[in-house]
Amino acid sequence: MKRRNFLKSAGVAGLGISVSGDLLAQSLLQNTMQSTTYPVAVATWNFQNAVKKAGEFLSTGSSALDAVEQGVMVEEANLKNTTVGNGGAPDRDGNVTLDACIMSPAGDAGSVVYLHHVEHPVSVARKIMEETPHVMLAGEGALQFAIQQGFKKQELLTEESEKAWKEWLEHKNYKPIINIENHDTIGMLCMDEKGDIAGACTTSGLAYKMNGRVGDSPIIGAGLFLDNEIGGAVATGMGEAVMKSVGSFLIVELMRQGKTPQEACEEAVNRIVAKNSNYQDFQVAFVAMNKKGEIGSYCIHEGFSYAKFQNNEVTNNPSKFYTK
Ligand code: SD4
Repeated sequence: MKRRNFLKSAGVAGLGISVSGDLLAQSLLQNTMQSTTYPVAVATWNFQNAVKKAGEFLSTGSSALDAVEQGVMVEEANLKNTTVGNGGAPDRDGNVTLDACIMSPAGDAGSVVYLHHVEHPVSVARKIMEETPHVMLAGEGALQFAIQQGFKKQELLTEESEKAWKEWLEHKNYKPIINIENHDTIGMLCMDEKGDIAGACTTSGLAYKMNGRVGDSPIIGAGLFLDNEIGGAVATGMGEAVMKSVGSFLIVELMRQGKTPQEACEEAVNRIVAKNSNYQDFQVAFVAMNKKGEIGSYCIHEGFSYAKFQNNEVTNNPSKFYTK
């Protein structure tokens, strides 16, 4: 709650308590701080380092857009995360191809798909948003643009990822395992001190996908959507199911109609379950935030959690789920 609103709702003028002006101001400030729900950063999965980084930026007055980019970059650079950026698992032919997108409070968007050899696709997506008349660039053209913008071309297939891929080649069994192969994409929403919302989503996609496959994560409305008047949503899990439901857009529209972030996430998952008779075989999870900084989350199967920075605290929060 903003200080002015707090003063109004507390009806301070009518309290009639005799305290010195300074003391009163101090206690009001404390109360105001306790009841403030933003700045806030929230991300898919237990990415506490990423929301901590975003939180550090937000707490020192950075914009939601800068904070969200910096936050997800933590996972893009994390070699242990084999679903995002550098160290991401390759496709069936051994190519590491990255998808990412970003949205600003103004509703601008940038997206990059099937990008090779650049560690930070979210930053390429931001450059596309800010420096070109387009929303999305793909493949070779996206790489050329990134290099022109000064990004470094590098090998993203680590020894470990290459070893795991070669082991996979021995059986070539393609059936994503719930909470394993569709695990660890980072989608993040940040609300800054001014209450403005930005979001980003970045991934190497499903491990051992077909060459050329693009998932939901870089698709505005699917892996990420926000409207600064209402709130935002991000997705992780089986991208094909998220794309067919335009899940993040749906959640924002449901919040616009008055649903809480939790109710909106539940409805989006319920629709996916209703339309996919094979829902037992894949995971989908959503996280949403509204303009008050309230968070909701829902997924098909147990095992998903989201990380949050709020009230200067970083937490991991197990999500509610559909399957019993
Ligand atoms: C995709 N949604 O490419 C991504 C995968 C994912 O954690 O979320 N992995 O379909």
